[in-house]
Amino acid sequence: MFESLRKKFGKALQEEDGQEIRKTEIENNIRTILLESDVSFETAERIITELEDFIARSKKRVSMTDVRVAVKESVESILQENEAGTDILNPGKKPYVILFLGINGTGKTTTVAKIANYLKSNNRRVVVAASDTFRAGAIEQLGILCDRIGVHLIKHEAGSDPASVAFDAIEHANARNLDYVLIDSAGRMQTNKNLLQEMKKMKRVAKPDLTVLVLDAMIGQDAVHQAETFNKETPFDAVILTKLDTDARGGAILTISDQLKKPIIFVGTGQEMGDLQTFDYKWYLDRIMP
Ligand SMILES: Nc1nc2c(ncn2[C@@H]2O[C@H](COP(=O)(O)OP(=O)(O)OP(=O)(O)O)[C@@H](O)[C@H]2O)c(=O)[nH]1
Ligand SMILES: [Mg+2]
Repeated sequence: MFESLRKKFGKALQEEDGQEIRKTEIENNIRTILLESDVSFETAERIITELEDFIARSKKRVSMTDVRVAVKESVESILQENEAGTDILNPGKKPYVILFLGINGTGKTTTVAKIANYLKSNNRRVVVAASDTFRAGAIEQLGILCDRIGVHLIKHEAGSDPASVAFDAIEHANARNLDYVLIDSAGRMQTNKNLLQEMKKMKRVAKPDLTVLVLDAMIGQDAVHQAETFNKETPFDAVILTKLDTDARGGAILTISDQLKKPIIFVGTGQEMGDLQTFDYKWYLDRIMP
């Protein structure tokens, strides 16, 4: 995970005994590392500008340790600015309805099951809505996962109205005083007008308390573009970033935090139900910065 950023930062920011730092060279090095690790141009420039300011402000000779501290602070402030506000385990509303969105194959269905499992293991009562009615296989896939974790699934036939599945799940939760309704949805391309209409209807009917965009870390900077397009049609509140276990570059988290201005609430770190972590920016920072 994040090998690229970690190794390159480690090498570039090594203290050289007593040597004067070469400002331009260091800035260029850091910029290259960031860009090679999937950090967007804008985010990289923000970090470089903050470093330049720090060096300009500095009264004494700047050491490599100072540079490292300055870059780390800059990265930390980006992550901190968009820290999650809601505590998912104590949202203060019942049932708390969460809708999961995203393009094809980002990990929505797996993540819905992982979150259901996480909530259940924290003694919360959950129902899942199989609102990806677009593919018959999706209902079956979610059914298998829900059986495995012991969570009830509300499903209709393939091809039926996704919003009505969500509606039924919410009724089910109300009748039984359940804590959460988790709604899976069909993977959609931003260009598919029908699916976008369907999603708008879903939002009207289910009135989710939290809409989560599921993004695949492997697509790196493209995630920002994807998310911006989504946000125009179906605004979302937070991001879950999946497949971090396969993300060697590591910059996607930084770019998403800086450019989307939405909190990352969970990260997926594998294919198993337990491979989910609440996102803690300090955990990430410790992994990418020496
Ligand atoms: N390595 C890894 N694989 C993951 C992770 N999350 C999901 N996957 C895998 O990604 C693939 C797609 O996951 P799904 O949950 O079916 O994705 P989806 O977004 O529901 O896909 P559609 O319904 O087709 O849009 C599956 O093989 C999952 O096991 C993760 O955090 N790490
Ligand atoms: Mg799915």
